[in-house]
Amino acid sequence: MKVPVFCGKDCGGGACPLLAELVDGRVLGITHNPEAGRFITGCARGYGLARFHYARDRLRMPLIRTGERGSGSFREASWDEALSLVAERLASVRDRLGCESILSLASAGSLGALHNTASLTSRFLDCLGVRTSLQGSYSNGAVRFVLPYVLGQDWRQSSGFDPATMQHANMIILWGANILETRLGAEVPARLLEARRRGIPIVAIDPRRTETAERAATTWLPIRPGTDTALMLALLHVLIAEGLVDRGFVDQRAIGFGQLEAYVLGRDDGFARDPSWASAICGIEAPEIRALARSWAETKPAMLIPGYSIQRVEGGEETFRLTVALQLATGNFGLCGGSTGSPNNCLPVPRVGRIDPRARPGGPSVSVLRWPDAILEGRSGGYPSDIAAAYVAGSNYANQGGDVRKSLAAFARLEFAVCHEMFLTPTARLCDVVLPAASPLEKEDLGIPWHGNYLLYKAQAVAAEGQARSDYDIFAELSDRMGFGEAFSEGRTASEWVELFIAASEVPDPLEFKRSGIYLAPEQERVGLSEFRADPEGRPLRTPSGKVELASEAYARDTGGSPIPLWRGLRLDPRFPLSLVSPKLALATHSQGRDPAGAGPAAAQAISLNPGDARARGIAEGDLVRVYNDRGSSRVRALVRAEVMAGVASLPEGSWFVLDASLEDSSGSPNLLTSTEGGGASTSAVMHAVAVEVERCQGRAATEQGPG
Ligand SMILES: Nc1nc2c(c(=O)[nH]1)N[C@H]1C(S)=C(S)[C@@H](COP(=O)(O)OP(=O)(O)OC[C@H]3O[C@@H](n4cnc5c(=O)[nH]c(N)nc54)[C@H](O)[C@@H]3O)O[C@H]1N2
Ligand SMILES: Nc1nc2c(c(=O)[nH]1)N[C@H]1C(S)=C(S)[C@@H](COP(=O)(O)OP(=O)(O)OC[C@H]3O[C@@H](n4cnc5c(=O)[nH]c(N)nc54)[C@H](O)[C@@H]3O)O[C@H]1N2
Ligand SMILES: [Mo]
Repeated sequence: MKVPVFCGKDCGGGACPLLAELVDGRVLGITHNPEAGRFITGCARGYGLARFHYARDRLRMPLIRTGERGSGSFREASWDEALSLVAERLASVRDRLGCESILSLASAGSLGALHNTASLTSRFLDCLGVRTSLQGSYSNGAVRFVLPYVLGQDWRQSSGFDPATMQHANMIILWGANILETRLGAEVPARLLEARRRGIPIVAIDPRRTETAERAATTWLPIRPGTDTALMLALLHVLIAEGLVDRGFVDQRAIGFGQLEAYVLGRDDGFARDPSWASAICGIEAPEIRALARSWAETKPAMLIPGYSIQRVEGGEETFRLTVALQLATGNFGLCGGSTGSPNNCLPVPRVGRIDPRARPGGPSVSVLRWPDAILEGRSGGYPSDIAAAYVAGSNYANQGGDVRKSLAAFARLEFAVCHEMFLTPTARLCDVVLPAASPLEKEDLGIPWHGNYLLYKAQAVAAEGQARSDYDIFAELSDRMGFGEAFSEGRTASEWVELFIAASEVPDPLEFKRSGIYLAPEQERVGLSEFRADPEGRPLRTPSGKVELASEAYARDTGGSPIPLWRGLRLDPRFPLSLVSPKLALATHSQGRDPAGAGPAAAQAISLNPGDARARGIAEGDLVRVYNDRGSSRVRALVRAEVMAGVASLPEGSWFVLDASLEDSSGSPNLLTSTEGGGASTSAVMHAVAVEVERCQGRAATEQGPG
């Protein structure tokens, strides 16, 4: 028997059409769901879902901590005992210290209309009282902050493109977008490969020659991390200096191009941001910059697909102001087969019901990046609350946030922490109670894609392993015990909610939807802001001027920054001459399956260095090295790879940290080296272009040890 399923992870796909093959109540394998056609597909992670599901180290019983916090000593407990303890401790914290002393540390471990760990945790905590919440995002904090000023408040619903429009592109620029590995939509990789077969120019701008640069791109432009703003300004310089910009077109649709032009040409300070200036900063030769600008302006439509990587750097706000400027200046803004320069997944998905938080407006909130600081410093440090307890669900934030050592210190301050998890992650180990969460194959739900105009349905394929329960069921029972069961569940079971959400959706034939597992909305080639492009007066944007604000007085006023994007320079430190990037791995979703002692497909962690940089440090392939800066250090195996440009070190995110007594990590975790400071006005994560040094060392890496 085959049933439709999807993973529902924060993985770049969000909802990929899969089929689970079942024999005697066990999942034998996962394959593509042909009902979705040949473009909307899954990836190796989805096809390997069963391995995750049946993993030996999966949590199957509730756990209660017995040893020191973080020691990893737990005993198994019944649900009754574990939930009583959680209810009692949460109530105690709330009653003594106020509900705002409880912090939500939920993330997107599970995504879906119902089984959404972030929404369910918000809903539960909102029923409990006014707690402290997180705002912003590790993923895209800077772009979320800046694009409302540029494109208006509704940019996330208006400025994207449907993946099928990629077939009309005559050029594609992948700017820090490693599509074949990070996907950025379940349909985007196959559309990109199809564009490659059509033979159009595809340019990958990335410090690494990734799988995407290798297999999909026609040109790889290696760029020094964190310098995209300089390259973007130089491209504008060429476009302006060579008369390639249709000023009438731009000025009808944008304000501020003249200010940008004055800055780029150096009219005010006599200093041109031209290709030779940028070349010295970003490492791309001036003739290549000129050639890119010319072909971009001459080709219609040209589609710019930016990754989020370019804004997870210092000054990341500026990059996304300039992607929009470039698509306007080249005339590709709002064109079918072009794009607006905003992230690709910014159009509505089909109408469908979803579980809502029970919104309690006005509660204290902190920037997600700063959660450890908020715990450590509290009100006396300027944060809005004094935090005593944390509710963790669908996140591994002690591992995934900046500055692991600070995160550990923060957990040590908490009087209580509870976690829903499938695995005993570094964050779960820091909690007092760990509740075993159901896997994606154990839950019926509706899937909402990262990018695309479709919905998925999944059946509950198999019964829960051990005593695992869905997050919904856990919260529902806890709510009952705490006296607000009705407010949380409204008396509905999980499957009753799913029925309600289908009924509230635009899906015309629910039975057919459940059979096929997919609903494709009729319109598959939507082009964000095409109506504004065609009629800028009649269809104004929701910005103060009604136009694209390449110069924004509101931004300048709110941030104390410049109304136009500026190159602010790199913070260089001669002690740490290498620029670290910590990208996604094709075979892993963040930290999932990244236990260095486990057998996950992506467990082997390594840092990649350019041959010249390795040689200069006496490092050979396979050597154990120490990567460090003044925040921390981590030991890991080295790979010597020409695919990484000179001056750059690449250490994938996600590996579970393993600290020794001196708080040095031996698993190759990049987050010993990152911080919770944030890169600019948006206080958002800086995970790329982090200054480090690498040296050869003695000893063994955790990644070389066997299981256990
Ligand atoms: N396989 C996989 N895919 C995923 C995820 C996952 O966990 N695993 N997670 C998903 C999530 S939550 C998110 S937010 C997205 C994130 O998507 P991104 O942020 O776009 O992903 P990254 O892997 O960080 O970076 C993409 C590429 O940008 C390059 N890069 C790094 N720094 C720079 C820079 O300064 N300039 C330029 N031009 N390029 C740079 C990296 O080398 C990498 O190849 O990915 C999603 N996709
Ligand atoms: N150095 C560096 N750090 C980064 C990044 C980077 O580029 N570089 N990227 C950042 C980005 S873009 C992101 S989005 C964050 C992601 O950070 P997190 O959201 O913490 O990511 P995951 O490691 O995927 O953690 C999700 C957890 O949910 C668990 N889980 C899975 N399914 C379920 C379920 O149904 N219920 C429950 N309760 N739990 C479940 C998984 O086992 C896993 O431990 O990481 C950020 N950290
Ligand atoms: Mo993310």
